[in-house]
Amino acid sequence: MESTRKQLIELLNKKDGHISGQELSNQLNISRTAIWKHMNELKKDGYDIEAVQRKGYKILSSPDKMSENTLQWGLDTEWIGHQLFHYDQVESTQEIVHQMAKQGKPHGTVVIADEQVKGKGRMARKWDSPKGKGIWMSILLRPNLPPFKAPQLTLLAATVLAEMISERSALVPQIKWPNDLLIHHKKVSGILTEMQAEQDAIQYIVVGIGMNVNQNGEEIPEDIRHKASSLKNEAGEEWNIQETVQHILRLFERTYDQYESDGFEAIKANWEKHGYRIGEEVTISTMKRTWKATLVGIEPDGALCVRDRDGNHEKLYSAEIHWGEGGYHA
Ligand code: BTX
Repeated sequence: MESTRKQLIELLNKKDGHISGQELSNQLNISRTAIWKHMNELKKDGYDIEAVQRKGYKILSSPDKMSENTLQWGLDTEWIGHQLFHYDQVESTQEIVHQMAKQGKPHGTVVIADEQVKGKGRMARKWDSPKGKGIWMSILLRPNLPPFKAPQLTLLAATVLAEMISERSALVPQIKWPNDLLIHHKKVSGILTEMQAEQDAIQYIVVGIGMNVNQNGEEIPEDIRHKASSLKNEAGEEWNIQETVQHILRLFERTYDQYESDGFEAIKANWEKHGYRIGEEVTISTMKRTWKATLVGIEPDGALCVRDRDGNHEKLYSAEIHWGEGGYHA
């Protein structure tokens, strides 16, 4: 975003009441005519700006259409989304963040798109990302962590999404290991974490978040309709995508900061609180055998801990889980 404009929005946002043209002009070191021109541009972008004589300007509301301005307006974060890039259409936000990471963009950089034409899931699966219907966003992180702890950031992201949904609605989100977000047994969100690392240090991580927000039932592709849904479809009403994105970013920052200072315990507890079928018995298959076990919880390395009928505990890194009624295999 053009920086004067960004600063202008930040200033308008800081003040509860109006801010005078003179004050804006002093702070930004540009003429009052220039301020007036910027205001007109913001109005063209769909901002509702009130101008009151002798008091100054105030933003009453930001436009519905997502843009860098509107996403950053009111985003009172310390480090996440200060560099934020919005695109109408991309192949995949993941790829853009990888490029930005290589160019040296900072921790907390966010890329978001209205539509992805090559949205990707784990293991080269496809991620359906229709225009204007969901959150297709990638976050660049530069954590000071050993690579083996990287899976904790995926678990962290899942808890953030679950918390956001709980705070904004009466829906009860559940996290299905490793990282699907379910509502009423159907997937509304997926997380793709990709890491660039050397042997003992992470260079950077890209956390990709895909969240179905406003698709109607028939807008979900037919082949996944039995197992996928959207927030609107489950809550019965339209969601404001920008506010939802801002909510995710604020919570992400807060949770990440807590994780940095206090470690993984709180994430683990929160994940397990939302964990799908935790404490229940499911059937598990690996290449070697099939057995029944109770899901106990997650481990610091992202493994799923299970207990068989003889009381033996085991850590699973990859396995096929038969989730039972309503569930499905990843
Ligand atoms: P995943 O491998 O767990 O899930 C992919 C599987 O989920 C697909 O094979 C399909 O069965 C199903 N699926 C595809 N699209 C959807 C959808 N919209 N809703 C529900 N189920 C679906 C999950 O991978 C990780 C997804 C991350 C997506 C984000 S979006 C921003 C970023 N950019 C990008 O290209 N990927 C990430």
